[in-house]
Amino acid sequence: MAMERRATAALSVFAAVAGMLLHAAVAADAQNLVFGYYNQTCRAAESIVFDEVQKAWNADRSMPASLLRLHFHDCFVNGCDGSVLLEASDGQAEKNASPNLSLRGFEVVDRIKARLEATCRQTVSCADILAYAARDSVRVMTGGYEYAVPGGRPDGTVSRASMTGDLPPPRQRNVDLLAQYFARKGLSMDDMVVLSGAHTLGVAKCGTFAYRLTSDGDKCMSAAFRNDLRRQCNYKSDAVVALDAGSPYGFDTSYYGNVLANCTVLESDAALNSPKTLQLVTQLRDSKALFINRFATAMVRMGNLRGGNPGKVRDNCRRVRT
Ligand code: HEM
Ligand SMILES: *[C@@H]1O[C@H](CO)[C@@H](O)[C@H](O)[C@H]1NC(C)=O
Ligand SMILES: *[C@@H]1O[C@H](CO)[C@@H](O)[C@H](O)[C@H]1NC(C)=O
Ligand SMILES: CC(=O)N[C@H]1CO[C@H](CO)[C@@H](O)[C@@H]1O
Repeated sequence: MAMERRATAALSVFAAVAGMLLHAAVAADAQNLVFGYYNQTCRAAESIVFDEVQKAWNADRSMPASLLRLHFHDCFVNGCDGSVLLEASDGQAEKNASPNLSLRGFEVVDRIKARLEATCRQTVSCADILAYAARDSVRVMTGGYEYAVPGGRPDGTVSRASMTGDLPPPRQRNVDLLAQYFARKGLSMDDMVVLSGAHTLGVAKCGTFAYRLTSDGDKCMSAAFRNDLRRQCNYKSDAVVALDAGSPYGFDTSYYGNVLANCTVLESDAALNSPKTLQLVTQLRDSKALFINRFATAMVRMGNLRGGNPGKVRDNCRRVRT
């Protein structure tokens, strides 16, 4: 017990120091984006994106979750620059790295891009498509809640698997260490709590969290919930379970109830059941309006992350245009 406490204390000192260094060295840069960026150059841009997201949702109720996650992975790795969509001839692009396991939605982006190219050639960046599509995913899932998303993100030219270390790891229960990944992007611990609410949608592969099912030592997972996950996974690492078991297709606040009840699939979600985040988690659980408003604000902030290698607007989101 005493040893455990010492270990924890040592860990948080490390976290604080590492955090200061990281923040000083690589705090991410925001960019000046503009609302209605395509008013003059591609009037239909945002409505085309919405139309395709709605079609994708009609065909597959799980697609909005995947589109939301694509924008997150795009922004956290070298800024929101569409780099998550690129392919590399050596098979070592961001999308090939292990944290992106199960990224989906690339075909939806291709369809959006094809329509935009037909309407206004080489004008709407793939990075902006991801930002609008994430917003529209919330819109379809909530039955109409919309927030304004500024545009003007350049498409990036670099996408390397080796850069995905900026993505927060799911096997982490220390909320301070997790928050460092957000701090490096200029985002706060509150932003992390709010954005993690995206896990009200979507699924995780059993292989991602199976280590939490093997022993009863994980006190942050309720026993009944663990048994349920064991049954669903049934030793298949490719099986998937809902991140928000109660309402996988509802963009609601039950994720935060899960956090408080120790019924989260990922250890990084369990981490939010900590004294530092408890107040906000409880407030968000208790108010859907608060959640949705804060989520929209935090998404816009995340969507402002500047890419490091701006290039030309692509005509195919999978390839740099030279
Ligand atoms: C502490 C931060 C986060 C961690 C550690 C994390 C980790 C993960 C992991 C491990 C999965 C499941 C992957 C798999 O097993 O297949 C997942 C799924 C997902 N994540 Fe996160 N995530 C974080 C934050 C976010 C944020 C900020 C967003 C968006 C705003 C987001 C959106 C999603 C969505 C929607 C899914 C489900 C995807 C689908 O069903 O296709 N996550 N996340
Ligand atoms: C585009 O139009 C909207 C609504 O008419 C307006 O709010 C926005 O400021 C305009 N943006 C630009 C860049 O023209
Ligand atoms: C959740 O887990 C924590 C330990 O991580 C424990 O202190 C708490 O009592 C648990 N809460 C519930 C509702 O089971
Ligand atoms: C969508 C995609 O390309 N996913 C890749 C993620 O990374 C693994 C390797 O770790 C690839 O096998 C997947 O194809």
